[in-house]
Amino acid sequence: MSDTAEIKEKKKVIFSAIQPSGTITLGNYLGALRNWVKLQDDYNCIYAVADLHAITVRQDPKAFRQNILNAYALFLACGIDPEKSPFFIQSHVHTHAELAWILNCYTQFGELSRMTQFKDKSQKHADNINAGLFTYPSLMAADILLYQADLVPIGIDQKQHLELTRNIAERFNGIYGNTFKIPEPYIGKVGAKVMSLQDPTKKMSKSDENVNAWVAILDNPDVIMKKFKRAVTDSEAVVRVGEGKDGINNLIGIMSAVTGKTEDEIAVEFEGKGYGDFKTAVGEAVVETVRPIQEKFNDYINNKDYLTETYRKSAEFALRLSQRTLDKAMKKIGYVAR
Ligand code: ATP
Ligand code: LTN
Repeated sequence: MSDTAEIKEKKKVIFSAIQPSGTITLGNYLGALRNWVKLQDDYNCIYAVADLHAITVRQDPKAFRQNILNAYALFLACGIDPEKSPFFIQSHVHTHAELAWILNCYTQFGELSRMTQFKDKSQKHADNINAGLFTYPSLMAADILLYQADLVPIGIDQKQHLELTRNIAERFNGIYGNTFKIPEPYIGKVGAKVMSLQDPTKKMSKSDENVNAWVAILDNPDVIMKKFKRAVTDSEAVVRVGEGKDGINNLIGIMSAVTGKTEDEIAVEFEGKGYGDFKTAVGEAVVETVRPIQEKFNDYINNKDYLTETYRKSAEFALRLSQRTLDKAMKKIGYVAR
């Protein structure tokens, strides 16, 4: 893998990461992960489990360690191929924390105060509004800028953080000359926003306290079926996309994302059928989508040696690549070379 970057030099660079802050949901899969897998052949992709970001909210040590490994194994199971796309654990690559500190000094208090994720999370965790939660976006900027990424696949909710990353990079380049590539967001068309099954006006979120609001990729088939059967709909009882039909719109969106059928094809298929039948069909389609992933996950999570070897190799690669950018930035600031 050491020569990956050189061999594929002409392809654009993609970087993305996901927090191991709980169990990975269908929203994360359709909105983020599945796109990561698809992009691997056409781009130089680098991916990470953002475990440094995750401690901005309190984590139970034992569960946290397991969540990091589970996220890692699950991503491999979904089709991330570390031979093509280095895939590492963020805390294993020290350049991220170092550049984050530096970028903190080029990020304004006012900019960070405007981040909606900060506002949401500080409301949710009112007893722990720590400085890390506030400066979270500078660490995310470091993640991206270290690899000179051209594109960053994210869900719509992360767009504001990416805009801030661009502003930080432009500011730094403005002061010191060209140092960082200015990245663009890459937002997939299908599954960009999967909504909660219990309140379809809100996005499906793994930290939602109502477990029926989300479906985890690792939920067993019975649980998935139950959650879909309980999904909130409307009283019209017609399977088609429409205004005021947030629940059905969401289910049609999910059905379309997992089967590849269009919304119209789905409406025709379920014409004259009730919501009960439709919910069962969506549940079954989701179960079939996650079944092979779950099987592979079980293989990976039980193969600790392979996991360790893989994340170590990727971290070594990521360190070498990111060190170049960090050294360049530090030199420009005026630091004495090591
Ligand atoms: P949390 O509840 O802890 O905020 P989350 O489930 O919202 O977590 P993140 O870890 O913030 O997920 O996001 C991981 C990736 O998944 C991001 O790229 C995000 O845009 C995407 N994503 C998260 N939720 C959804 C969703 N409901 N639909 C589509 N994409 C999503
Ligand atoms: N903040 C993102 C996770 C994340 C990320 C990144 C995404 C951390 N670092 C770098 C893209 C690029 C989230 O909460 N989804």
